[in-house]
Amino acid sequence: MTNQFTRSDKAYQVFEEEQISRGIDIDQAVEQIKALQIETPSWGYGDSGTRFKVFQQEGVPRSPFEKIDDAAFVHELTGACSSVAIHIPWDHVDNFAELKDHAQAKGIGLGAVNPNLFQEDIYKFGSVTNTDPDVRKRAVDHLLECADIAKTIGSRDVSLWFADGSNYPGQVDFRQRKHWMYEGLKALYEALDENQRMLIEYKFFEPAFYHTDLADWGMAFNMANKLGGKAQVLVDTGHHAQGTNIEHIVAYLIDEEKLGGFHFNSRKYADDDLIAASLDPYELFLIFNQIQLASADTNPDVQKTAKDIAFMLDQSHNVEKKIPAVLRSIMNVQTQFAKSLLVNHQALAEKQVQQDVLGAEQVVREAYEFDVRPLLHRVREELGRPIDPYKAYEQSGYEANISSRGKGGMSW
Ligand code: LRH
Ligand code: MN
Ligand code: MN
Repeated sequence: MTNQFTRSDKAYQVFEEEQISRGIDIDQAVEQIKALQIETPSWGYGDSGTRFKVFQQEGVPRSPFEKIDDAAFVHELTGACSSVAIHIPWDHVDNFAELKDHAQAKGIGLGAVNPNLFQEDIYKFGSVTNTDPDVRKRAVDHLLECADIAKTIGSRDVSLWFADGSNYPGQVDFRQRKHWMYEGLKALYEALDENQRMLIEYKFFEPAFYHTDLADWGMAFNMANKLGGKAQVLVDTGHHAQGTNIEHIVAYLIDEEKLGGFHFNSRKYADDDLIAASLDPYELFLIFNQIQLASADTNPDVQKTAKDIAFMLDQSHNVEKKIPAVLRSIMNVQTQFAKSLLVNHQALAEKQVQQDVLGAEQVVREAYEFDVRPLLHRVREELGRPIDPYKAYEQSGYEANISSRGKGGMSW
């Protein structure tokens, strides 16, 4: 008999006892894991590739509706993915209310609306920062169209990433473009309802190789700050230079009440968009650790910010199967989140005051070293979901079902 670590199992009981003896409120941890929702990206279900090749897989969705079907099945198996982000025009449909109804009927919602300002020829030299006023207007109109779509589908977040940048010194006027960027963002800001948000994402390079208009968190933060409360920064874990201390950025932005969301993925070299925590699990754990610490801050506004972050995957699965890749990502994120709940905050604060360098590091690392499968299995069991969603998918027959879609589905 295999040990499934369900609540009645010995492994779970040993785990629970040890955590209680460490001062961890295990029932609270269970509730927090149950509440963790990670939005999946519609484009993670479609065909994707590199500039060298897009391999077509069998069973890939042929329409935004089918992408939603796949996302809904991921939610059915995990209970942790109640919404799916859409990218416009990749997910353009004539009637967005119909798409919303379709999602609802399948048991999920539509999440962040991502404008796409990088795939049309007119954007070759930039979108909102293009020297051509007609192109800038087209770009802003698209942002406003996405704000309208977000209103139609009842989505809170418009999630922004700009490919705008340049390849050679002298090619563009940095400061002029900074002003145009602000103007474009402001037009969107003003169109948003009070309960809506715009999330400003940054990335240091690609597709532009010399400069990018929103290259780092400081630039995104500055824009968000100048715009006001509806504008927040989005951290995509793959968008930093090697060695960047992302958890520090996270702590800083939460403390400024300016962290609105995440795009989770892993990378080895650049923006590789691999399965979250497949290469860098400790980094994701340390990010969640900062979020947990801020969630317990004495300042209620900081606490509120930390508890109101949109967690999203942003990945493309080039050679691996799409739905299993999403499931593995979600399970990886849950694992690191669960571990971050095992850090004893009081012990950490004491070690910091004592200037006990290794003692403090030990408090953090110790939590990471626990095997949290018993905890996750208990959560999934209580949610009435399979304790191993990945395995459940393999056994579900879903893959055989979607194979009738054939090859040549939607890409990105
Ligand atoms: C850019 C990015 C951004 C896009 C997505 C497809 O690299 O991270 O979030 O919208 O990829
Ligand atoms: Mn992203
Ligand atoms: Mn990216």
